[in-house]
Amino acid sequence: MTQQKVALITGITGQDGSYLAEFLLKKGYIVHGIKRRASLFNTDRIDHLYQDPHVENRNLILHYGDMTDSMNLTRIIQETQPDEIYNLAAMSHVHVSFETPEYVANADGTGTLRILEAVRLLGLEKKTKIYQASTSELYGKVQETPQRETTPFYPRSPYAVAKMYAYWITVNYREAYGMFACNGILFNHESPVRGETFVTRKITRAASKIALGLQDKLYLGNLDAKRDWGHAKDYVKMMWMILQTKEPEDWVIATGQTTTVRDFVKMSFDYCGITLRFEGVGVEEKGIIDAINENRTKELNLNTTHLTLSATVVEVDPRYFRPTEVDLLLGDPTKAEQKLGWKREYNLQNLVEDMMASDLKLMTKDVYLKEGGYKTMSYYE
Ligand code: NDP
Ligand code: GDR
Repeated sequence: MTQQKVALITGITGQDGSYLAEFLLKKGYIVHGIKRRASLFNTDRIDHLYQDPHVENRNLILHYGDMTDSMNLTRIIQETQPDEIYNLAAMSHVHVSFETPEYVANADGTGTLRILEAVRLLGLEKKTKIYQASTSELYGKVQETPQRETTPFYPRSPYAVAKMYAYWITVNYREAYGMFACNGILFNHESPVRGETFVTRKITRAASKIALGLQDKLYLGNLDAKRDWGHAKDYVKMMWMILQTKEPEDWVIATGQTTTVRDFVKMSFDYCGITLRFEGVGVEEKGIIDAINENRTKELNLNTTHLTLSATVVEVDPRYFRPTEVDLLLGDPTKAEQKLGWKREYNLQNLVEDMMASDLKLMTKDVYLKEGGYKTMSYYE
C-alpha cells in the first residue's frame, strides 16, 4: 500500500487555501493547515471540509500559527513532516499594503524565508517540496507584454516588493541547497469565495445587491486598469502540478486575455439584465443604466422595479486610487500549457457567471430577511 502524502498549507482559510485543501483531500492527501487566531470564527471557507478533532484518522488538521512567528512555523513543520508545503499565507491586498508596509514585508517577505529556513534546519531539504505563491504584481510597471517567466520585474507596491523578496529567496534556496522550491507566478484569479474587498467580488456583490434593491450605488477606483482574470479552481490545480514535475522551476499561470475593470462591471450588470453605459472621464466617470432586460430579470427573480432608466449606479471615488498603480497585466501561460499540459475549464464569461450566480443567491437571503421585518441588531442592544 502506498503511504498517504502529507501537505501543509499556510493560508488555508483564504480563497486559494480552501480550494487547494479540497483538491488535495480529493487526491487522498492528509492536509495540515495553518490558521491564525482571530477574535471571531475565520474558517468559513473551509467549514465544509472540517473534521471533528475528536474523531480519529482525520485527513484535515488545523494548527494555530502565523507567518511572523518562526518558532511556531518550525514546530509545525517538524510535527507534520510534510511532503509538500504550499506557502499561500500573505497579507494579499495591494492597496492595504501601502498602509501596512512593514507588516507586509515581515509576513509576505520574511515569512517565506522562515518556511524555507525551517525546512533546511530540520534537514527536510530532500523530502519537502515547496510551492511559493508568487504574483503577476511582480511585473508591475509594464516592461513587456504578454508577461512571461523571463519578463523583468518592476514591483509597484509594498506588497509586490515583499513578494519579490519571497520570489528570489525561493530561487536562492533552490540553487544554494538543492531544494525543490518553485514559484507559481499567478495572475489574478477569482471565485465566489474571493475576498469581498478585491475588485471583482466587490463588483459582483454590489451588482447583485443593486439588482435586488438592497443597495443604490457602487463606488470604484481606476476603471481603466486591465487584469488577466482566471478562476481560482483552475489555478490551485496548477499549484499541485508544479510540485509533481521532475525538476523544480518557476511558472507563469494566466489566461492570456486581459480585460478592464469597466468591462468586468458591464459583464456583471449584464448578467442581471441591466445594460450600463459609461459617461465622463476619470473621477467624473459614471455607469448609467441604459436598459433593463425584463425577461432576464424575471427569469432571475430580481426586484428591478426600483431602478429607473438613466439612474447612476456606478461612480468613481478617488479614495480607491493607489499611490502607484499596475495598469496592465496580461500573462503568457505557454510554458505551463506546453510542458505541463495545463488546461483551464473557465473563461472570463464563465467566471462572471459563477460569481454572480453565487452572490445573487447569497443576497437573496438578505431580501427575505428584510421582507420578514428582520433588522440588524447590535450585540449590546
Ligand atoms: P487571501 O487573502 O484570500 O488569503 C490569504 C491567507 O493568508 C488567509 O488564510 C489569511 O488568513 C492568511 N494570512 C495572512 N496573513 C497571515 C499571517 N501573518 N500568518 C498566517 N496566515 C496569514 O489570498 P488568496 O487566497 O487570494 O491568495 C493566496 C496567495 O496567493 C497569497 O499569498 C497571495 O498573495 C497570492 N496570490 C494571489 C493571487 C490572486 O489573484 N488571488 C494572484 C497571485 C498571488 P486570514 O483568513 O486569517 O486572514
Ligand atoms: P490586485 O487586485 O491589486 O490586482 O491584486 P484588486 O482586485 O484589488 O484590484 C484590481 C484592479 O482594480 C482596480 N480597482 C479597484 N480595486 C479594489 N480592490 N477596489 C476598488 O474599488 C477598485 N476600483 C478599481 C485596482 O486599482 C486594480 O488595478 C490581486 C491580489 O489578489 C494580489 O494578492 C495578487 O497578487 C494580484 O491580484 C495578482
